[in-house]
Amino acid sequence: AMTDAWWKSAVVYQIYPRSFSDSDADGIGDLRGIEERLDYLSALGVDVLWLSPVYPSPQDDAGYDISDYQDIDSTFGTLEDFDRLLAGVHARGMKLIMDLVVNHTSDEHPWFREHRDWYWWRPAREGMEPGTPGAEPTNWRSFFSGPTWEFDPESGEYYLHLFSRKQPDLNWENPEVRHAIHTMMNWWLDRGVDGFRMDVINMISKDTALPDGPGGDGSAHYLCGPRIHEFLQEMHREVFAGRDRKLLTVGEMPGVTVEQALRFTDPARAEVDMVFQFEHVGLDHGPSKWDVQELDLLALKACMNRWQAGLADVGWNSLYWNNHDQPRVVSRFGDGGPRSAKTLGTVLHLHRGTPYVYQGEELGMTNAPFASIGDFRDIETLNHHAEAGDGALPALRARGRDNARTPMQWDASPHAGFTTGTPWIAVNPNYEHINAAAAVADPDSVFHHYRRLIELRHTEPCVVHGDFTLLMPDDPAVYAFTRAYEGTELLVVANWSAEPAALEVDPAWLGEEVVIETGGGSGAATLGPWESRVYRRS
Ligand code: ISL
Repeated sequence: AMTDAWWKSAVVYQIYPRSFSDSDADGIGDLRGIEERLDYLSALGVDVLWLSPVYPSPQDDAGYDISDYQDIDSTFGTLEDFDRLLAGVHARGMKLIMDLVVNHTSDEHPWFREHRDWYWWRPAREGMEPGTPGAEPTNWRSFFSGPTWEFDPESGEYYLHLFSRKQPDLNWENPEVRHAIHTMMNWWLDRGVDGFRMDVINMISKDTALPDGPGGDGSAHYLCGPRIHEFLQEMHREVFAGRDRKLLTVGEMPGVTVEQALRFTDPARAEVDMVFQFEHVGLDHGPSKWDVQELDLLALKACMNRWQAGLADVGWNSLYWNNHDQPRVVSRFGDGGPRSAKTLGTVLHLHRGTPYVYQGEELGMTNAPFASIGDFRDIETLNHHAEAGDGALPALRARGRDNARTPMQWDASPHAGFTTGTPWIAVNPNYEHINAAAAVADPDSVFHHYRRLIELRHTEPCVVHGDFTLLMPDDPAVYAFTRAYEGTELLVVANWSAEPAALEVDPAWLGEEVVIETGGGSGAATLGPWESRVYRRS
């Protein structure tokens, strides 16, 4: 399995096609737009592109509600455009993975009409009038507010939807469902794609009794359910085994624990190469994601350290601060400025695991100044606002998924060069100074810092393979650790604060080579605000 593990030295770049680059002036990004930007991505040095969904979709959840798995939504282009994009990616030595959304389909997928028993249908609760409040089969609450059950007056029954009512959950207990999905996956791999990021893949096996959950939280009955490992092993056999190309499988798994992740990513078990977990991005809120709290750096260090230690010998971590569901890290954990953007990048990329860069992160793109609810587009945000009202606006601004979805800032021209039409969501006004053209021209930019971090992973085996040791776990400002591999040692020191911080490390380190830094004095025993350095000795 070691020889298959090419992805250990890889960096993945996530593209959110709707917001990346618009080639036809309809205000929505598309495949040709991506193709026009491949040289930029190649200059950044990333190895793998992950495309958020581009399949035909009613776009109720921005494409995570798929109505045809084997085509491209006309908003994004055609299958021909896709093939050309894929060829362009491969010509530049990069790979491309697709978003696989198979916990649910759109309610407009033909499967939903044609195969009732491919979904979860249940009668109303015993003794209750179907379709009346509280008569839902279970008390589960959906990720996007409201119950997880939609009443169908025609049949008098309800169908399950963990996400929006337009995203009915597929019933993986039915072998026909699994077979149809495997066939579809094989079709994409035969077309040349290099793997999949698997959306909420740890939700596909449910406790078939579908019991109520405490306070409406049904997660114990659908997260890592009874047959999850069996389903993933079967998928591996039916789809991936025996293909001799370099492929990548990433399981997106909300609520997964270190112990579970170890099982999912143990190569001997042949399930997935790595999981995308959420513990570290859940530290700065209460029970609800809208219950905003300040990040406790010590908790973050402890969390990252547990994942590093837990998957040190067997299994593998994905590393990320951002994706299309998360607010921008520079606004969330940093101070909004380029120095903190670089330092956050350094800390992430120097951990052991495969780093993910979300579009615009490499520019230090920030959260957006959404004024009123009319500025938001995301279903999760709009549904929560419908329940909670304008009082929720501060939380929506801080944590809303649209922060990640404003258009990519390419240059200082109108709409940041994203489109010549009217963008589907407003461009962040800071594009005039935060944009790719300016960043590429400035050797000191966040972009070039990310480029150097990626290059360091490609050239320094210690970044890929080195053991991880957290230093100063109780220091409230400094995030520090070492990596060690075959006689080479790296020391990472980062000031996670706006105040100068004393550097309490072995002073001998301060004379060693600095392989990457944010600027400042490399020999100084203090770190300036948000300053970071990586020392190397061998
Ligand atoms: O977005 C979240 C928190 O704000 C998560 O709860 C998110 O819904 C969860 O991580 C699953 O996300 C994935 O599946 C969803 C889709 O809306 C997300 O965009 C996708 O990343 C349903 O397909």
